[in-house]
Amino acid sequence: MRIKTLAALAVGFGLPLAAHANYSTDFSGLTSGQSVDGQDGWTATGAWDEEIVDIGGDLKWRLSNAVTAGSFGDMPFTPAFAPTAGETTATPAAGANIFEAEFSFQSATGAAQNGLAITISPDNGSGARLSYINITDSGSGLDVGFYDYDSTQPTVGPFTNFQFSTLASGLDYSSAHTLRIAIFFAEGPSKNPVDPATSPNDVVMVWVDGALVHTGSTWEQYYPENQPGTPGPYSISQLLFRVSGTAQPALSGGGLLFDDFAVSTQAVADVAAFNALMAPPPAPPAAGSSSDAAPIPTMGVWSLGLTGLSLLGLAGLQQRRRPR
Ligand SMILES: [Ca+2]
Ligand SMILES: [Ca+2]
Repeated sequence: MRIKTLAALAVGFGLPLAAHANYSTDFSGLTSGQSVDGQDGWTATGAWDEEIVDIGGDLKWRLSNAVTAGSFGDMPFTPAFAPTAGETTATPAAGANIFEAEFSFQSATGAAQNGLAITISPDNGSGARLSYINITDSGSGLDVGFYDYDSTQPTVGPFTNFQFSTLASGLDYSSAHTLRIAIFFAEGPSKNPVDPATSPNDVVMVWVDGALVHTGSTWEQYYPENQPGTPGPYSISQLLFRVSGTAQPALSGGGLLFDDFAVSTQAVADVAAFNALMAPPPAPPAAGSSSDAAPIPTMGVWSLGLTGLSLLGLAGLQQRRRPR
């Protein structure tokens, strides 16, 4: 398992995420033809339609929603690591306030797959989803969707207090695409009536194929507003890949191929530092201009302690009212 437990400096969008990831994999060395469960720290204990596949010598992870369920903890998860990212009062105690993840995805068949739907969420390994991306097949390409949760805003889509956005549509079946998500966890509840000046929202940014396509917030307020018995806040280090809703048995052996994962947590002083890290790198100097180097971004040194890997028991989480 390629997990680094410490990073000396905070680093951002100007460098490939894999260069500072706590966990990264291109699936080299894993066993093809078998579930990812138990390989390289991944878990996927349910009987899902997923396996490591060898595509011309390049190992990738295939997942479809041929088999689905309403569960969480037995779905596929990337490896857990420390420090987790979240608020300082989160469970488990967070040692970082930024979570980042990126990976590639592509059609496993190169053709339309009716009913294909896979969701991806930053998660604590037990189903405390703090954001939500879905990849679906429109019949003419792959679409990427996103749910925000904000009870102070009008509902968009079928789930009360959630706001759905289409982030990309019609992505071609013949090539790999990239998804990147970054979260900054701001101390305190995200939403009103908290004064946003003193308790700013958590920030979620999503990129598809390198382009920033959404800036929103986390689901942190879902839990206290809907599940007072398990209000959070939670801290995370994993991605959940969830196959729920109506099973699509015709997709067995197909679905999506995922590859080139990088997952990172790091600590910065505040949201301004996060925004600076996530800003695109400065454009290269025009030909013929002076050779002055671009300014070096301020780097935030780790200031928070490491945490253990213990995860919450969240068996009591209710699933009502959330996107599936
Ligand atoms: Ca690979
Ligand atoms: Ca917060």
